[in-house]
Amino acid sequence: MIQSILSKIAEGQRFLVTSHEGPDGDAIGSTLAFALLLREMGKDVVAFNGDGVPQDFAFLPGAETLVRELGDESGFDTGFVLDAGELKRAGNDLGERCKSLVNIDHHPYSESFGEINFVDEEASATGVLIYRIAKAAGHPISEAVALCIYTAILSDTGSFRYSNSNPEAFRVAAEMVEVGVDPWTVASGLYESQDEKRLNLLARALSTLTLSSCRRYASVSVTLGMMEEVGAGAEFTDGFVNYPRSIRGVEVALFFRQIESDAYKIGFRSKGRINVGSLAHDLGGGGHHNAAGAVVRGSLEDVRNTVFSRLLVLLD
Ligand SMILES: [Mn+2]
Repeated sequence: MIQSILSKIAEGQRFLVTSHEGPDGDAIGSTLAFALLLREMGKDVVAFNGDGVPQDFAFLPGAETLVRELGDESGFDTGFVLDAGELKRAGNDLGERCKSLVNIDHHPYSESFGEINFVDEEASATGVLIYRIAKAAGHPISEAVALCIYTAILSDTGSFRYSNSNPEAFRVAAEMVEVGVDPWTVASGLYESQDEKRLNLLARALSTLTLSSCRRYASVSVTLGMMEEVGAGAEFTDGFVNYPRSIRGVEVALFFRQIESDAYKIGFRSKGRINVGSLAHDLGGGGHHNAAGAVVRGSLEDVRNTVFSRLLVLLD
């Protein structure tokens, strides 16, 4: 698998590297790591994400090179689509812009949209897969690439707290620190550089906190009105779902975010055996055992009732 990716790299010169919309630390970290790696190999690379680099990750090397628009750019030898789960989350038109697509991912339901599909559910982050490719290529990992890979792993493992924090995650992270990554630089960039708007929005979200009567699931929600009140967009809501999850005894946390007058994006987090990936999948979304998402149409009350009734079946 990796050998066929190395052949694609060797045969091509001009590459597109991209990830899913609304990128998280793994999406941005792996995109920038791979783009930097390919450039170090002498390739021409366009790093693309329609939503750009979230403020939390603006400190990453190469962040300034990521473009938000592809315009009429096409004819890429290969488009590498990272951490996307499905092609539509990265862009349905990528196939027309690239002579071939390669899917590099760790999502369990990752679509086989690539000519090559390098998918490993056991990998803690897509950043780990980029590490494996760099190693297989025999390419020394630069400090810039290491910083991006470390950030990808730190982000997708919840700072090594989630159950995907496997030995490989620690091993690769340790190697990145040996290469020169300063953990505090990353931690302060991710967790100690918040915009006060985020806390204003969080205060409103926490005021909606509800805990089920069985005390096994809890939720918070954010409406378009709240975002307007504090002048903050959806990019400020990352991590809100962690607050209901942090309640003792809660197994599943939900975050309802209004995206249209009658549509809500739901983020699911599971602390244990409940597979929220399958729940989200049933609702038309996707994700992992412990973290998933879906969009459900209706009023907030209807959406909550729909989701909670399905969740109760799972909890039984
Ligand atoms: Mn990921």
